Amino acid sequence: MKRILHVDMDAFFASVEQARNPALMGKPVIVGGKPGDKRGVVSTASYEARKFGVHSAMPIVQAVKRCPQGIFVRGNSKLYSEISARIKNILGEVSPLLEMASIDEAYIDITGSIRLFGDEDAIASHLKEHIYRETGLKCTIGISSNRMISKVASGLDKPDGYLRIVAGEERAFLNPIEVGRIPGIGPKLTARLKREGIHTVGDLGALSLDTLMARYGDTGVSLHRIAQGMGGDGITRERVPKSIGRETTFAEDVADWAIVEATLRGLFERTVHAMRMKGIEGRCVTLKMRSPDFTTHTYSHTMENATSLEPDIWVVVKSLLKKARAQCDSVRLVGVQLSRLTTNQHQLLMDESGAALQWEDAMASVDIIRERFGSRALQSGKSLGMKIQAPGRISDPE
Ligand code: TTP
Ligand code: MG
Repeated sequence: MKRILHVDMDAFFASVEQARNPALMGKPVIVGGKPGDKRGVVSTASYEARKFGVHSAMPIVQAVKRCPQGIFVRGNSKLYSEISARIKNILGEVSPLLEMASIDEAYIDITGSIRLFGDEDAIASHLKEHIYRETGLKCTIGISSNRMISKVASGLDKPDGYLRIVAGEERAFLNPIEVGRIPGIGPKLTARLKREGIHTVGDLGALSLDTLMARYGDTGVSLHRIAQGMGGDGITRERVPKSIGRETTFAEDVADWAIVEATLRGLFERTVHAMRMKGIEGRCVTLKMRSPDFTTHTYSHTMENATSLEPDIWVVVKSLLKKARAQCDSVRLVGVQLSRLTTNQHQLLMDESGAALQWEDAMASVDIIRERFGSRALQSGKSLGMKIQAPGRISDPE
């Protein structure tokens, strides 16, 4: 039987605002609009604001009435997506069988990861700590044998919670749960079920499949599955692209190899950054050069292991550049590409190579800075002489 972890960030947008502005910590923060915005709605509210009855989808006007002392912010969706990508990378360290279900929640098949970590509780506490350390955000985790039960579990234990349902206990756990808490049972169906005397999953379980189908048609089949504690355990992973890279054409042909190298360094840093944002590593490095007469040369090298670590890949790029230099006088286009990509499985945790891990941590903070301030904010000295006209790309899955 599989074990599925569901993780959902607590008051996500509001918590991001609090994490980046400590003055908002512990305060009722309401994201979505400012008082006076006639038509705005609340995206989310901090748990402090929820005490006043403020919640997602409520008109701002009403939120102001309920919580006049609230701190209202319009929000920054780009920042929330960036933090979401960071969280996805952290989650991917537990298992590549990861599915982001929304901007702030994910399902992970942890069946194969349990031995590595010791047990399920260790996975949950590792994730909670790691996410908090890297982002300052709290989350709630549910673990069980399927998606539905894990999501119900995390929903019940919010905020900053963790609930694990032992195999065999699924139905006992679900029976007292109100039907409205089950994903997929919306307000309308909940109201109808309640009218018909069905309040909890246990109430549903008392009815036969035939009865449920006679009353609710196809929905009856789903209700029966829910009552049996069945809830799906498949994980839909994002497709890993075939290759990822960046290239650029110079405004005029360049014969100065210091400029070629600096430009390549900039393209390379963007490529590696994009790889880490997507949680992928590559084995094959390709350097692409086009001469003024439009002949294109490619130089490739396959490394022993897939990596997304800058120094490891840069050594290879430099050696390819040396080869290219022996064959080309001047350059019209330069590009770098990584292929034979896999989902990030890197140096899992505390074991063997502590050094690689520290480096990865350092790289992770570089990524955050780049994401927040754009890739020009932080470039190694090597790429400051770059000469990019219009950064092109070799290929990018999006
Ligand atoms: P949720 O996970 O539903 O809510 P939440 O993270 O704010 O709070 P919690 O999980 O602790 O109950 O949604 C994630 C984010 O999606 C939320 O922070 C803001 C955004 N969102 C909206 O913009 N509008 C909405 O109606 C909802 C429900 C969420
Ligand atoms: Mg959430």
